[in-house]
Amino acid sequence: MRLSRYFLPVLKENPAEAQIVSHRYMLRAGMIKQQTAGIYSWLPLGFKVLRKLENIVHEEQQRAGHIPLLMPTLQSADLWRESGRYDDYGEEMLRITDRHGRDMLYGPTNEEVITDIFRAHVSSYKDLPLTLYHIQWKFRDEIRPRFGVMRGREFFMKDGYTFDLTKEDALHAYNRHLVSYLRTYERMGLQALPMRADSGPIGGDDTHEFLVLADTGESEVFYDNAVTDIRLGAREIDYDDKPQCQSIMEEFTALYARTDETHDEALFNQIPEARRRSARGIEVGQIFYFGTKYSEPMGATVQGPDGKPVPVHMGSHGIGVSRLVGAIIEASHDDKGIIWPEGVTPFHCGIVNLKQGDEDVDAACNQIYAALRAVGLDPLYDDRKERAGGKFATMDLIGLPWRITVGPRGLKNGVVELTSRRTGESVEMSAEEAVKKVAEIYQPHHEASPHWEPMAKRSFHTWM
Ligand code: 5CA
Repeated sequence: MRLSRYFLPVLKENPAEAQIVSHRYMLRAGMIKQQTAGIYSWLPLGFKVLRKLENIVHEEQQRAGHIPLLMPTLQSADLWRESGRYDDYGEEMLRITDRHGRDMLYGPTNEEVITDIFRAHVSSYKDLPLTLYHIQWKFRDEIRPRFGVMRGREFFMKDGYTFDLTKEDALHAYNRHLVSYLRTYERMGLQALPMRADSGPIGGDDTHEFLVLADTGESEVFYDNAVTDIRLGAREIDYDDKPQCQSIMEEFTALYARTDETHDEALFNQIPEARRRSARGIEVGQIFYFGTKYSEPMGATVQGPDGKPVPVHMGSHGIGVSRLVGAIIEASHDDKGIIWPEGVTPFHCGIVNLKQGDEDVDAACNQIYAALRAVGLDPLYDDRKERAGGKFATMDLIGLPWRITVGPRGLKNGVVELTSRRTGESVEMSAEEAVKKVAEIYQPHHEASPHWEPMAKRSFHTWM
């Protein structure tokens, strides 16, 4: 993309309404525009990041054997009357009446709809296990929408639903989700700690939230600092291997880590004092096992091996995809702007032309631009007639991890500059070397981005 032809409405001033850094930078970098309280348009740069996250979630879900589908945003109130949640859900549910006077709602979550799909089409235990998921807009009429996309009213969520014959199988589905979520967040350049939590209106006793530690987080959390040393890394995972998923779940959840709703002071105090932490966190996902809470009242039964009908054991598993855009910025920024991890950056590399209109510099920039695209990368070329300072400020604000700067003086010596946004370090090298270096950085299994896969090799490229 050439910046002169793009739509990147950056703001020079700090927007007064933004209280936290991610909200401020998302507005300033032209990623989002608020349309009304808690409801946002995703402008091109923000939309690109949202799509990248969505893509990673799809890839990791499908790697775990989960099947995508798409359910509607509007749902019939009757389904929620069957489960008993229509009256229970309260004022967070946006209720709508259609022209025939029928009660509808904008889905805050989809347990009822998926259970309805299941009971219509599945009748035998032989069709289990089954995990269906979608990534779809949700609406919760939050009393205090705030912090931009972090607590929106309309937000983008991955929600997956598991159907199993036994509790034991359902707990494997739970563990499988836990592992696939850890992988998902690590690919996004984030550490999200699973913590024992409260299940709220979804129900059930087994539930973990995934928290990204950040001072601006809305959740209060208590944990043993040793949990922050555990990484999934590039280990091979067989999602059908029950003992392996179980042992990873245990590895990540054995140490004390809880949100305030389930915090237990006595247990907490058993941790060596030097490792006790209380902090704030951003909840970027939650997994639930709730057994037959929906299958029983809604009649989602299968014929068991003995021919008798049994209600299926269910769980639901969510990732806050739009919230993650803000969470990543909270975890990765400096006072100049965003610093995108390689796995989620909207463009792989910026190109800054220091003397637009100079024949040699223009030609060199065009060559670099074409060469990066030829290796499957997506560069953003600042080809505007602007002063260098303004171009650097824009690049720093929008946070592309790598920048190639091309100017007349360097070119005379046969060099351009490759700069890391994270360290600020610049190295001079030939244009060819710079392109090669950037291409290497985005190669799969490079240490800077262990799980990143180049676009051309993506197996699920249709999602982009
Ligand atoms: N049905 C279950 C699992 S799919 C469910 O709805 N879980 S949830 O309530 O925990 O939501 C899943 C994730 O959505 C949360 O972990 C959070 O990251 C995100 N989320 C929830 N409410 C909001 C909101 N108002 N704005 C942005 N993201 C939200």
